[in-house]
Amino acid sequence: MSEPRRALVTGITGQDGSYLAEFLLERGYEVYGLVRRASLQRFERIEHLRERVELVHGDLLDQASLARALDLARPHEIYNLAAQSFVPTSWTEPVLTAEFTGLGVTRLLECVRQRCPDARFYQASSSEMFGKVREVPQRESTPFYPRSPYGAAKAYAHHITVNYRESYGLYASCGILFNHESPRRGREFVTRKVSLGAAAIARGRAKTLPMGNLDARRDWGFAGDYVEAMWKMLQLDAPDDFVIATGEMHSVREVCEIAFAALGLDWRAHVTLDPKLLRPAEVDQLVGDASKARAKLGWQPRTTFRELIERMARADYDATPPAS
Ligand code: NAP
Ligand code: G4F
Repeated sequence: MSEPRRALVTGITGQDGSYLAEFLLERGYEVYGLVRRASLQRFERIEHLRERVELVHGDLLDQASLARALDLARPHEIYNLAAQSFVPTSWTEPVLTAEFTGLGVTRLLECVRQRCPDARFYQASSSEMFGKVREVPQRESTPFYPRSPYGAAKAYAHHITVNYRESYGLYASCGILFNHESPRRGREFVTRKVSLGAAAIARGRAKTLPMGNLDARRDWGFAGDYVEAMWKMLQLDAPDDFVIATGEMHSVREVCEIAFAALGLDWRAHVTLDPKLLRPAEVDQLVGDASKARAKLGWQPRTTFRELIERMARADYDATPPAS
């Protein structure tokens, strides 16, 4: 009998890490997850998987810890999902963002090159690299124009991954993923902020929801659909880079409309504008062309924008107790 495939997932406690771990376990993988030490270990998103995944301590800032994690896991596949991923924080903590989201990738690639050069490596690249977009829709060949320290760090991480592939022959692929959401999304990202806000208002716990730029437009998909694309990329004969997107663009205003309506509310009665939530430089619009992924990976999204936002609003409503 052949040994099971082993995967190391950095960022396993995050939104995507939790869905990817589920996906890999269903396919019979032994899953190792890199986790940071904290005074309170809160692994909410992977609580239901705790008995089935092996957690290894490590941090993208500490190269020795990454080497140790690779030695322990002896992975066939490595999914690098860990990052400081919230764009506004990248203006208040630009150096830390560059360390985690940019240089952290070089630390990990360098360990892979030295300890397990035959492992397949996935890098979580981002549509935020397209920033002030040079063409619509964006595809793999669209030039990058990052508009935040986060976008700049991701662009560096993307290029260094391609460079390690070309310099050392590593099997290293980048998924350029457009925004993807779920009921497990971090609470500060816009879709989750709106679904939580609408739920709190519907439950009588709040009256208003302060928001930033309602005109911003994004290509929003479901995280559960997108982790399948990550895995498919590492099953190809040769490494490559892929845009993963729905091809549809919607505004933040539409997110508000759908989420509030799903809970029987009119968003216009509750959403207020807070200039403090506007960004120093905005990405006005993003929409991806995933035709390469469709053709070469046989991947396409299964969840519509409306289904996604309605599902998130209902999940937060169900989880919010009524005001007493
Ligand atoms: P997320 O929920 O914010 O999760 C980030 C993960 O990274 C968490 O597990 C976090 O651990 C871990 N992490 C942060 N800094 C670390 C460090 N120094 N060392 C080790 N682990 C660290 O992000 P996500 O939405 O799942 O996204 C996954 C990846 O895809 C990220 O790289 C993100 O930038 C990228 N991406 C996301 C999207 C999207 O729309 N979701 C789109 C394109 C690209 P803690 O739990 O300890 O904080
Ligand atoms: O949900 P967001 O914070 O996501 P953003 O900035 O697009 O970044 C996400 O997607 C990237 C892929 O393109 C990832 F790489 C990144 O890690 C992250 O997952 O904001 C979306 C839009 C922005 O234009 C923002 O200005 O929503 C607008 N917005 C309006 N009001 C708001 C708010 N965003 C947040 N977070 N909070 C608001 O109140």
